[in-house]
Amino acid sequence: MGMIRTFAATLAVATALGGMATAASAQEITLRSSDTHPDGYPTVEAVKFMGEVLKEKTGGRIAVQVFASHQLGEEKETIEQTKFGVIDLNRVNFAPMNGIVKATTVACLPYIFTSKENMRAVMDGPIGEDILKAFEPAGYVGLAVYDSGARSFYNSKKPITSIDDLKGMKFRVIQSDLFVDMVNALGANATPMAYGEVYSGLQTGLIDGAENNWPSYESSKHYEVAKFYSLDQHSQCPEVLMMSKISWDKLTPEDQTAVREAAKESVGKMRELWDAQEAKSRKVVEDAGAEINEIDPAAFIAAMDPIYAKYADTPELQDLVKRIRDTQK
Ligand code: GTR
Repeated sequence: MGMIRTFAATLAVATALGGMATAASAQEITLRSSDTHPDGYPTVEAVKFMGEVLKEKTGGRIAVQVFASHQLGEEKETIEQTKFGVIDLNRVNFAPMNGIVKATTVACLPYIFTSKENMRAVMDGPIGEDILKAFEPAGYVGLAVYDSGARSFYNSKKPITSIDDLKGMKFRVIQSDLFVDMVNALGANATPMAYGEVYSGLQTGLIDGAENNWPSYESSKHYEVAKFYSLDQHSQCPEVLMMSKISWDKLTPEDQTAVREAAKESVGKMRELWDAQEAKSRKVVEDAGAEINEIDPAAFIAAMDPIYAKYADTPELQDLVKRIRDTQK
């Protein structure tokens, strides 16, 4: 029996129960999962797929219910609620976790990965595992890393063809100090802001632009109010599927294994969906009149030295950077 309640009621009960809805009969556990993206977006569909796998593995005892379209709140708030076990599962970007799980910072550093394949290989291997393990002391269990493509600038004013074009422009950045400093280092003015506020920020001129990947640029409809998309590809900061440690600790070791395996199995599915979505989204925005331009990233890369110095500032983080670089030799 799945437990579907209104948000307010769930909050109250979930707080009392520590988040996980439990019942005695056939379907015993429903894990509530948050995502800022709408139904149909690859991250949302991948977590639904994970839920199907988990159901199968547990003979229908454990289900996942995905609350899409930031129904449970903007990313920062849901990250807090996940820590307290009010939300069981959460699919967020690495960036808003940068201040909470330092190791995530490394994967968001500008131009750290040389390609999508490089990012995937690193995340599938021991480096990815070490980053996921680092979630645990912070109160989360890192289950899987998902693709997020490459983030690039878009704005309502003009194509960005060189660093000089960024001077004085105001860009919303994802909520991470690393991104604030990165964009400021490029000569623009960075404003961290919740994702859900960006469309109106662009519309009213509060900000000139933002930065994101193809599927987000499209599904958020930001292309309607910021038609210049300039492919500097400054970060390939990936997505994470994580679980509240409080919710995790309530599962038996067998069920924990099932959750981990189901999450891992969803990664392949996510990648398939992602590749298809990137192409689809590109077509949608181009058909709608977005103006796309490529950029030679050399000058952007050169401007990033202070960011590496500031954010890869411990021997552990420097070691992770070196291990990633070693995969590129
Ligand atoms: C997207 C990411 C979201 C959210 C968003 C943002 O690429 O998938 O989880 O972090 O960016 O810019 O806030």
